[in-house]
Amino acid sequence: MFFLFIGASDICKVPGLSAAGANPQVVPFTAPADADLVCWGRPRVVDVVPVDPQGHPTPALVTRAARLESGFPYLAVRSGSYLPPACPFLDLGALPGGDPQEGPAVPEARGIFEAARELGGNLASLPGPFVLGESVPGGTTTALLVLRALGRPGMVSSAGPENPVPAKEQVWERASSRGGISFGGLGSDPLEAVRQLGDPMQAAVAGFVAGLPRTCEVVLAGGTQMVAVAAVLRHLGEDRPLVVATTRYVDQDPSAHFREMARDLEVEAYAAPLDFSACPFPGLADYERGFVKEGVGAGGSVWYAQRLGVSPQRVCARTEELYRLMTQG
Ligand code: AAM
Repeated sequence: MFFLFIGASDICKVPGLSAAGANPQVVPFTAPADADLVCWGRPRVVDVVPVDPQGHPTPALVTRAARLESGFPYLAVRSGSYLPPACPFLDLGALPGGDPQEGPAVPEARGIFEAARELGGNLASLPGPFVLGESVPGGTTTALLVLRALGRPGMVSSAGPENPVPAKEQVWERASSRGGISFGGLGSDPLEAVRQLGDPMQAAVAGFVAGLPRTCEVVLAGGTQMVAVAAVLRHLGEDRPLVVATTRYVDQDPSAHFREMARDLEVEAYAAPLDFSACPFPGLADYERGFVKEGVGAGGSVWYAQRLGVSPQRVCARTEELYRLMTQG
């Protein structure tokens, strides 16, 4: 089953940090609209498909295409999104994450973790794999902060071609000094790292995995954001096999260290071989130039489709078809 964990962090309100929305006013809608889009092919919580500031469409299109081609089951899990989606969802009762520069970002991190662990335990007898995606605008920054607090070197990716690394470094400076947290200072208390610096999705996905028996196959569907969740799990002592599945756009992002970080955590890395280079629509063809790259479990959805016998080429062709219908009616 494919679970999409939708969350939020007030860090997305820092100008220039997140490109997962056309402008700061609509960013709160991105995650629930993504959940709707994977469910129905269109958002209903708002009337527009999430795009970045240059108009490139959300990677939820890829996840939707993979789902249509391979038929995997899908459920949204609300883990602190600003708004509920319109599609059916499970609610962990989490609040949106605060700005870690101003105070502890996820005061109820442990409660979210426990609720999600309960949920994972209750669903453990479902046939696997468990493919767990995310949509959290600003989430690459909260991933960086948690990785740093755990003492994990390397840079996270971003939703745009120019990774705003200086802005992310500034957030680390401010948030770490606000909390009195040094690099590696919370390596033995990963849930405190999430509480201080992270976002509610991280607590939810880590808890869900912790609730699943070791025999369940788990795929963390995301780029460096899911590397941060894997780090939380490893620092909790979780030594089960883990796969982090992303797209080749994150894997090949020269500003980030996806593969190195995955290797250091002893998690298997998968990079979906998406190819929109021959796509006639600039919105998707620009994925090849580093726009959008990943999100909404896109890379993991391709992994899942492949497991079910569907080629990445078919997923790409269906994505193009969905985009054509969406833009040309
Ligand atoms: C999710 N919805 C998206 C999107 N994502 N719609 C458009 N573009 C994306 N990239 P950052 O930290 O730079 O904001 O990137 C993380 C976000 O980008 C996440 O929400 C992820 O799912 C993706």
